[in-house]
Amino acid sequence: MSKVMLILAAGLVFNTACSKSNNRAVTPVDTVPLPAVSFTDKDATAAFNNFNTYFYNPTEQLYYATTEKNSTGAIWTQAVFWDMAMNAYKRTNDPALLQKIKDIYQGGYKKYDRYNWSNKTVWFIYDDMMWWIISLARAFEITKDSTYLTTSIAGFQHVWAGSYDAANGGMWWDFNHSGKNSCINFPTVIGALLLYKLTGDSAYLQKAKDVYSWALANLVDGGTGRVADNNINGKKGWSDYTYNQGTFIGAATMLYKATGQAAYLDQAKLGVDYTQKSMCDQDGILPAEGDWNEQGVLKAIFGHYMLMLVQDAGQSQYLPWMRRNINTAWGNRDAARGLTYRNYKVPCPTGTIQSYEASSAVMLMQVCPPGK
Ligand code: 7K2
Repeated sequence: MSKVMLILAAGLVFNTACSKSNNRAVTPVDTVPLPAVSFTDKDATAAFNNFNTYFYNPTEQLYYATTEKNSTGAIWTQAVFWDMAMNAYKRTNDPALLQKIKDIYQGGYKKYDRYNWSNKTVWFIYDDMMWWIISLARAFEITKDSTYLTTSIAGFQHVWAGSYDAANGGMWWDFNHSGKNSCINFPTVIGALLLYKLTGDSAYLQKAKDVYSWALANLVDGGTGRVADNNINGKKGWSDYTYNQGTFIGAATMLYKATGQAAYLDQAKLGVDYTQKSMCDQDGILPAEGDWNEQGVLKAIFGHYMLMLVQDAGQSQYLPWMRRNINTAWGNRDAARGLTYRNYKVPCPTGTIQSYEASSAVMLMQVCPPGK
């Protein structure tokens, strides 16, 4: 038996013995044998560094799509990777990462027509813009460089003018106004609340409340916390994605923080309930999601907002669950490259993989504190 197998087997025996002797009622998530690894702060730094080694293009100052390093990653995922760098900086206070935050801004500036929001070749749907608007606001919060705030505000105004449905509520996803998707509606609430926090302008809070209440009624199952992917002609489109659960949780958490109203916190927790009960496996492991539409990045977004709920709203009961996901993914990393995979339950492939599918466990490790 290999060393790894021995450790795994020992962990299994130990945990079975523990749960038997405790003889307590446990949730399914609690009964799973602990994985063989228990990630540390050092691992979180290594994971971030490895991700950068295999996916960052220092010339372009943006991330590649795959380990082949022959094309730049999709526009919206760059904003998520930028968030990851900001989270890594917040965790470590490493000045090199502060520089990286500035570098990625420059990368986007060069690649995306100086953040010209009116360029319809660079930007072709509203949600791509909103991911950047959120990240630009966060970058201002961290760096205090007002250019980032000005750019974020201009982007928000642009999206609001083109996407908000003043007659019926909610945000259109595309320029043709064919549907109202979760991936624009909840991020708009988040963007508005960040700008409210950073500018003090209560018009942003009002916008956030308006869009959120429309989205709660038209994109969420209020009984279960399930988030529909879209609403087309008044009909909810039920496809489950972790990022939609995540931005619903984030929007609700931020509204709870901004208003103090407990109903928002309850809604955030309901969003978690659905994710745990209906989207995870019996061990609480998050879904692999697809290799198309950059879906590997969806759990990075989920993790970011999940830990916002934990940290900003004091919901530490979710930490063991998050750590189990991280430990499963990190335990299955590609040993040679130290890269993680979108399916946490299988060994990370050793060949070509996408930055998207390698990103989510890395993001989780930047935001989730390791267990003691
Ligand atoms: O149908 C839309 C969206 O509602 C759905 O969640 C995803 C599922 O597919 C398309 S849009 C694909 C991406 C485009 N860029 C920004 C992202 O928010 C979006 O997922 O894959």
